[in-house]
Parts: sequence; C-alpha cells; structure tokens
Amino acid sequence: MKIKKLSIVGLPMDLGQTRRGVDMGPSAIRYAGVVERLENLNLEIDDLGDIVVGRPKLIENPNSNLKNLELVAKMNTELAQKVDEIVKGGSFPLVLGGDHSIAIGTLAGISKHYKNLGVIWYDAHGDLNTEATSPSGNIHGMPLAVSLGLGHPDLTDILDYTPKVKPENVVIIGARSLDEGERELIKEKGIRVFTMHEIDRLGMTRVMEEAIDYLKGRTDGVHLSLDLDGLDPNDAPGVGTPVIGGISYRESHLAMEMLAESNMITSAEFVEVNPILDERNKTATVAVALMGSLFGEKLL
Ligand code: EXY
Ligand code: MN
Ligand code: MN
Ligand code: MN
Repeated sequence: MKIKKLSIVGLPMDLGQTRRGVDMGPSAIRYAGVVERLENLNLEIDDLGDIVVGRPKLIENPNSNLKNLELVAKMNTELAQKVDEIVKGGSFPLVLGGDHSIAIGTLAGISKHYKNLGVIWYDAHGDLNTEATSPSGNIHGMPLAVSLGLGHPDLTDILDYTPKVKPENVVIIGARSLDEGERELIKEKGIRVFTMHEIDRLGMTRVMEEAIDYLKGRTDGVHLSLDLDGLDPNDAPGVGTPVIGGISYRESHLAMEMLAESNMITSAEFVEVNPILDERNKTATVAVALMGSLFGEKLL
C-alpha cells in the first residue's frame, strides 16, 4: 500500500504491567518530533491526540489474576473503535503506546477490515501468555495470544469477533525471552519465529527477506507491532522489561527500510516507551527515527 494519509492516536496506558511511566510514551514520542518528521515525508498527518485513560480500581477482581482486567478491556475497546474509524476513513493508523497490551485494541480495530491480516511482532518477548500460563498476570505479556483468540473473553471478544489473527499469518522477530507456555504455543500453532539466533546467524537482511516473502503470499494487509524492547537496551534503554542481547538500532533501521520498500505495511504501533526509565528521551527518539524509515525516509 502506498501510504498518503496517516492518523496518529495515542493510548497512554500503563496498566498492562507494573512499572509506571509507560503511560507517558505518546507524549515522549510527540516530543521527539514524530509529527514533524512524518510531515517531511509528504504524508498528510492527522494527529488525533490521546485517548483518555480512566483510573484503575484499587481493589482487584478476586476471581482473576489478570491485573487491571476491567480497565484494560475498556480502554482497548475504545482504541479498537478509534482505529476502526481511521481505517474506514481511508487513513493509515499509527498507534502510540502505552504498554503492549494496547495491541489488543489496535488489532481488534484493524483486523475486521482484512480477510487475512498479517502481523509482524517485533519484540524480545512472545507476548503469548494466557491467564493459565502467565508468570506475572501482566496483560502486556498476553496481547498476541489474545489476538489469536486465546485468553479472557473480555479481551479476546473486543468488537464481538475472535480470533483477530491466524497463527500462520504471524511472524515474531527478535525473540529472546519466552516462557514455557509460550514455547509450547509456538510449537503447537506453528508460529513463524525469528529469534536472535536467526538474526545473528542469517543477518537482518535475510531475516526480513524471509519474513516479507512469507507474509506476502498469504496476507492482504500487514500490521507492524513494534515493542521497543525488541531493540537492545543499549539502544533503547527506556523500556520496562529490557532483555540484553537484542536487535541493534542499525538492524532495526534496516528492517524498517525493507518494510518500506515492500509496501506491505498497512498499520503500525510503537509501544513500551517509558520516559521515566529512559536516558534523555533516547528511546522515543529511536522510535521516531524508525518511524521515519518505515514511512520511506531516505538520506539521498
Ligand atoms: N513473559 C513475561 C510475562 O508474561 O510476564 C514478560 C512479558 C513482557 C512483555 C513485554 C511487552 O513485551
Ligand atoms: Mn511486547
Ligand atoms: Mn517485549
Ligand atoms: Mn539506511
């Protein structure tokens, strides 16, 4: 898809995990100049601002170990409706997080517009836990499973359809921290994963070529869900769940350029930027630079 019009929406929510501060992600990304950067690429940018997040209940539902389930489900429903409107209006949705639980809403809003939505999950983690397998109860470790239709119905059934994504249409890139239940699910569903091993061994060029080839034949749109913790913490220190040995800034930049050349990306989100844990807004600045490459920025 040649992108002409792009709509930005932020969901400043930090309730899918326990380290406060990731709710300031959209603000930090705007401060790092996202609108100006993308306007320079001759794109028509409509910044719709942020969705207003309610306050969580102080007492959790004793029947569930999912943290902040009610409010996470409510905010994701609002995001799904907003993203749905953006797609209906013929614009490219660019969603700013917030923790990665917001992918539940983004995918709910997008996927109804496609028969075979592809997903690139750029992340140190699989985000494939369910209530049964999660070691933490943190919903940001679950959004990919939820989108596959696995998990609490308040999350899987947002906008009244499930699943949002088929496992054969998913590619995970950058994985280096998986829980036992996630490994089993990957094997059971045959999900395509390029771990750090493949990135080291094959190089990012080949990994992206394979990922793009794989998705091209089977999907009619591709969503990029980019968790900044997919990058190495040296390059993106402002994240709540850093894992050493990650994808470099250069490799990520190349990956975004290859996606731009492929013309296959139809929606995107950038999540887990936590300015409180960051060094002088470095991680938001990296996010904006990667967005530049994703949307076709060229030096010459
Ligand atoms: N797998 C761990 C859990 O489920 O608690 C850690 C998840 C971190 C998820 C980050 C956002 O990608
Ligand atoms: Mn994630
Ligand atoms: Mn992650
Ligand atoms: Mn380059």
